[in-house]
Amino acid sequence: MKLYTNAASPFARKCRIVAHELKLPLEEIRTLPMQDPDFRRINPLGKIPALILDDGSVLIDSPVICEYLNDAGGGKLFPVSSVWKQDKRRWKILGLQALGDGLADAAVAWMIEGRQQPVNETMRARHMEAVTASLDALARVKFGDEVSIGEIAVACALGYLDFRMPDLDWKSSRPTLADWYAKFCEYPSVKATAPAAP
Ligand SMILES: N[C@@H](CCC(=O)N[C@@H](CS)C(=O)NCC(=O)O)C(=O)O
Repeated sequence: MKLYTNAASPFARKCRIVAHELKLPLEEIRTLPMQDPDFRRINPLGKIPALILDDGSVLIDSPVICEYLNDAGGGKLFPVSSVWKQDKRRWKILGLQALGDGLADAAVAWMIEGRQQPVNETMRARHMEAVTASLDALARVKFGDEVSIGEIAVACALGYLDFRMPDLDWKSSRPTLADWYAKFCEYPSVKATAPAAP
């Protein structure tokens, strides 16, 4: 399997962490989607991550790719749903993934808007509002020692904030979230995928 990725993307990082956790071999192809017009032949949306399966088919969108990797690796990072067996944490886990991904979306949009000429300050402020409100919502979540796609998505979003918004002091007013995140960062899969310049 080949993953189109880059070292800064919080969404690609989710897939890299899942593959690492499940010891799935993944060939990484680094790309800058905004500067690579050919990439649209892989993902018409022009976004990373995109996963090429061994039969040549393509999966896009990190929740889909992560769930595929979880199935391929026999993992337990996604909640089970079947007629016989319901995982009661299902909505909490999927909801956390949505909030983590949404936080990363807002942070990416804030950063990209900051590179425009001229900057649309109204839009940028709106993205920042989504960032701070999502952080406040996450600060109200009770995190334990669980590792699911929910916690992975949240950690990737927080890692992206630290990487791209180093001046945003989100930790001092949210110490419980910050403590949980610091512990989560100790997992080898999280350490091995720390964001870097793409
Ligand atoms: N919902 C998508 C979001 C992916 C995404 O926004 N990727 C960014 C990089 S972090 C991207 O490729 N942006 C390029 C573009 O929007 O043209 C996912 O979860 O995979």
